[in-house]
Amino acid sequence: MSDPRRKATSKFLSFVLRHEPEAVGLSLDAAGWVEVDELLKALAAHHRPLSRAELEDLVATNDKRRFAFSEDGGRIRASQGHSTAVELGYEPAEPPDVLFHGTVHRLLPSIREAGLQRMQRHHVHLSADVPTARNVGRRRGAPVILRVDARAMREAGHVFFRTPNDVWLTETVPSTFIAGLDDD
Ligand code: HQG
Repeated sequence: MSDPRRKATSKFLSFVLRHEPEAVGLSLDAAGWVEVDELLKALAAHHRPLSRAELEDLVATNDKRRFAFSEDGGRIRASQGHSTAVELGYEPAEPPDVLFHGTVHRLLPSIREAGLQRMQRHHVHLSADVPTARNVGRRRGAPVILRVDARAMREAGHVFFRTPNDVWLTETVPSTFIAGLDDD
């Protein structure tokens, strides 16, 4: 598959598996899974034909490992990032003491006030390393890296989940646990 096609297909799969499965006539089960056969049929019916081998290749090579097959390979889902109602069923996990969030300067006043909110997603997304957070922030402009005191959050009873692609999820991060919010 060519790189542009790979990228476009990955974007479309994210759209279908995270946000609007009904756009291709699919519905996800409660945990976000869809039958691979049904997905391939739906894609073909909507002028986006993809073979099973191409899908497998795309899942295996996706830069952020956004998609995962079920153990038997019969179903597929997005590993995180949904705006549809799904319960992914990740077990709470113990985060490293510090996690990072990449954002941009213009959002800091609001984050200072409300903390990190999940916005359109189901959780706030955090990374265990600075380079990943920087790449996330860069999507919106010059990245600003916030340091989250995950250890103190855990001690205060906040729950964290880790996705198979190493994204750390939590409901909200109150600003008291965030360093790097000062303007200068
Ligand atoms: C900001 C991509 C104002 C937050 C990435 C972010 C990541 C606030 C934006 C994954 C706020 C939400 C997640 C507040 C948070 N006031 N702004 N109180 N609280 N924000 O995209 O973390 O390609 O929903 O800083 O690479 O940027 O989808 O979250 O700028 O891994 O696989 O509101 O999405 O991965 O933006 O990115 P997003 P995110 P995928």
